[in-house]
Amino acid sequence: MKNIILVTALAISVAFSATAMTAEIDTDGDGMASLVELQVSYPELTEVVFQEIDTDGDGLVNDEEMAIAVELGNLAGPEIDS
Ligand SMILES: [Ca+2]
Ligand SMILES: [Ca+2]
Repeated sequence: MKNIILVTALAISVAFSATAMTAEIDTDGDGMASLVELQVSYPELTEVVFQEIDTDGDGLVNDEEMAIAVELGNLAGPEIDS
């Protein structure tokens, strides 16, 4: 069931991919966001959430994973739907 959400998010991420990864987050400029880099912008980000965002499990968040995370609300900021 989660796959359906991911597929939908993937499709959406195509539209978002150009803007998801910012130079502010990717401070070392390798095109990927590490946990440490993300925690600069998202201090409340936990390793558990990071691992959810890092869907391919390579330890880094790429542009696509970033877009999905934003779309799913994992990196959406202070607004939380309850
Ligand atoms: Ca980086
Ligand atoms: Ca990854």
